[in-house]
Amino acid sequence: MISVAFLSTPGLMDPLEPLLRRELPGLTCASWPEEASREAELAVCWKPQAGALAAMPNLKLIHSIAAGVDNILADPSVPDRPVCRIVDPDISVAMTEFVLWSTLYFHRDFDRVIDNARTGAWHRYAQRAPQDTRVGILGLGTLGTDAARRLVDLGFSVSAWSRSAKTADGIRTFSGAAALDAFLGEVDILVSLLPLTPSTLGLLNAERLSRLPKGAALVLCSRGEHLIADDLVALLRTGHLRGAVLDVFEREPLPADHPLWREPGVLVTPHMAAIASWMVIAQQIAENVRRLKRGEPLLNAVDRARGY
Ligand code: NDP
Ligand code: OXD
Repeated sequence: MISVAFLSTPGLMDPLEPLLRRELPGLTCASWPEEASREAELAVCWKPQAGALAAMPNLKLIHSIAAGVDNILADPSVPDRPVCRIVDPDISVAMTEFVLWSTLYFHRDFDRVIDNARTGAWHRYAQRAPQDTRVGILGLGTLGTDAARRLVDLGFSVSAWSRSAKTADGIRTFSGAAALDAFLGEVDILVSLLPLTPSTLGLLNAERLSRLPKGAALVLCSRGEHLIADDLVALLRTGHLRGAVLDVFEREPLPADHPLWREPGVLVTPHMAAIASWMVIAQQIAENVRRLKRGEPLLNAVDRARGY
């Protein structure tokens, strides 16, 4: 039977171990940096310590507990083994709910109304039709596609930007770096659902955010490292941007004294847009272990060269 090492901050994966044991009877488990973890064939990871995976000579499979694998591939010493991620319809449902809520938050002026409620200011904003709000999604993959479709169903004007060219009913599609400025220029609410890779790191900087029309808002569901937060704050303060819902941060948890918590126009949420259940994580990892043993193609393996 296969042996697994859990590589994460201490205790994070405690709920996973019994579920994985139930899926894979006879499994032997250890947590990094216990000595036994170095002998493991399967590494189950969230932000593994740099160099740890390279120090596991028997490694056959590296599995993220998340949809993103940036937490693993950030370490250049990660050995050349398959890296798999979690893809689950429930994650798509949750992310789409979060994107719909954030879109409505700005589209229906809840950001302003919540501020007004604090001071007892009764103000009714003019109502806009959904087709008059342009929602732009960065990343038209598993999550971006689901959110975009539901926004189209609700009548919003939806566009999306991806690496490769795509067509999707009711969605204006843009692809490649050369099309990014044109895409940004026609977006009222920008939703980021990109993976974090060397090409997307720091993408949302002053130059790019300035391309958004005056009054646009940002919804960051991807990774904190996509955003240069100081550039966002500067554009909020000049009034070029209206607001931002930020779910992800370079440093998580975001410290309680971090100024973003108190920046006017910014709503911080605690990396909660879509949380995979431990049961689904265990089932998907176990299925890949069974596939590995049978020599079958793995589910949700990422392309190491692309980084996602
Ligand atoms: P996918 O891999 O399915 O989709 C990624 C999309 O991004 C694809 O459309 C891809 O283009 C596009 N893309 C990648 N690189 C570039 C680039 N350089 N330029 C333009 N487009 C690019 O990922 P998911 O939809 O499953 O997940 C996206 C991210 O969401 C995750 O990586 C994770 O960071 C984040 N996430 C956040 C959660 C939260 O709770 N906040 C929960 C779950 C995920 P193409 O289609 O051409 O390949
Ligand atoms: C993920 C996440 O990538 O939770 O799944 O951010």
